Amino acid sequence: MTPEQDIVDRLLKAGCGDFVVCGGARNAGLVALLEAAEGLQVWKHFEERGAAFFAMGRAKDTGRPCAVVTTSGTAVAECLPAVIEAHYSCLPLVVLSADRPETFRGSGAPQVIDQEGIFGNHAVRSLDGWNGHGPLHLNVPLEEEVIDCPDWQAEVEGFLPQRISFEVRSLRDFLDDGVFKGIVAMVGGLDPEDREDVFYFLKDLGIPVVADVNSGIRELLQDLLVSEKTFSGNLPGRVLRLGEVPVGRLWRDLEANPATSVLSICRNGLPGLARKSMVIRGEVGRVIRGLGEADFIGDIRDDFPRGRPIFSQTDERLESFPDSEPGLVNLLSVYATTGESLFIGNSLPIREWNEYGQRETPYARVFANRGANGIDGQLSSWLGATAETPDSWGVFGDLTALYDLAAPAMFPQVECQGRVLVVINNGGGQIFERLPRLSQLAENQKDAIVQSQNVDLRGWAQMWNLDYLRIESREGFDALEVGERTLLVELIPDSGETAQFYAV
Ligand SMILES: Cc1ncc(C[n+]2csc(CCOP(=O)(O)OP(=O)(O)O)c2C)c(N)n1
Repeated sequence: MTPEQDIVDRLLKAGCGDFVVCGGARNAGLVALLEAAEGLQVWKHFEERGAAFFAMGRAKDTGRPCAVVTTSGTAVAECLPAVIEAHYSCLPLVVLSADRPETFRGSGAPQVIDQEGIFGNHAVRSLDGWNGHGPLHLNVPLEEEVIDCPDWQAEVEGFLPQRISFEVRSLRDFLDDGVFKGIVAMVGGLDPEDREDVFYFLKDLGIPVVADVNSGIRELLQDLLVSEKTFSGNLPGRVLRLGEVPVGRLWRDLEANPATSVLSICRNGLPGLARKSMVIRGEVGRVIRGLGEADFIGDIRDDFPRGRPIFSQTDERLESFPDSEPGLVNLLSVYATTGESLFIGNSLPIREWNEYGQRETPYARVFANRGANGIDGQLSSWLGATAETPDSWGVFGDLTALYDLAAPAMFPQVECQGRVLVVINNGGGQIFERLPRLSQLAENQKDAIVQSQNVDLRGWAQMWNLDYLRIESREGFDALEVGERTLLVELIPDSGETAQFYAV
């Protein structure tokens, strides 16, 4: 067995059955090997950055490792953003990079860079030390000659990541510390297998909940759901965070307010706050189940006003400014319930969905990339995560979409039946528009931050042969018809109404 065969064989044994291969002569041997094997799913992409995000999306979807296969040189470096995202999201993304033989290192020969350890602490460098809870980088020095690929029946074996241990006592103590002060749960993105446990746990506790849409349980918790605005200037005494770092403003406010004690339960074990707080690292559902029959449930009292008044104020504003960005996101959130899955691309749409999205109907499957909050690779990640899912909806900001213009190259390889790609084209990074600091800047300084643009995405749709619909008002949704091919919806909010909506 050649060294490259051995490495692929060991990857299959580790449960990796999906490979996204990128072009290049150096990795030809690996590519030939994968193409010759049966029983593997092989995807192709010419752009390594998107390919790595697509591979990460596959890992998100299947729960098993997925490898991106690259040639040598900067092709490997292009995988860094996805490796970082996978590191913070604890996803088993594998980078299988071809390298020139060791004798070339430091030679300055074409396409020779220092690839060993290029991802630093973001990836493990050996299959032996890998627990499957984050990226793995395997760098394979290859000789030039063509590899002989005998027929090979690939056998992908089971993938069992090692469990993360946790300490349940600190959760019990946190909930039961005897000090009366309001406690609020903040739920960020949750893994699908944690959702049921978190839902019943919160139902039992009965405390107010601020839930992100990508928790997947926001609409199910509607009786407990409060608007995060309930707490502006009135921070709770304790916050129990479950899952990924919440996207909204409230979490950011906690940074500067150490008087609120915070306990996080999350897979990556990172507090998500630079100030003092507590954290339990583990699978959220499992940590909660470890609590067992909680005798303190029922003793917890809270004195916070429920969110209804605030939600009803925003509901009124949605009616007054129907074509504002929140107004259109609200209606979009209703249409998106018809999909099989919903991926929300970047921070502002998530915040808007949390506060202004419909609160009655849960989504079949909802998710986002929240490991490192990058706007890069979002479309590719979505396509990877829904490659086999019909009726998949993805919602992205305009700069986020422009960042990943090559992503549609994957459309011919993924399920496109009922696929809807929504780009909220508000002319730049509008998340920055309401930053208090922005008002102190000169116009051109502001623009360097917001990066205004006025592209029309119709040409992009045409280039990739997508159906196209431009929606500029609530009535525009009447023409929304999902068909066989991917539909690109360019949603253009009325900037005047958006400003009025937020001015009230
Ligand atoms: C790779 C990367 N570069 C820059 C940023 C900083 N950033 C965060 S949000 C954002 C603007 C996003 O704009 P857009 O996609 O148009 O969405 P909007 O805020 O208008 O909803 C930027 C540049 C980032 N998160 N990731």
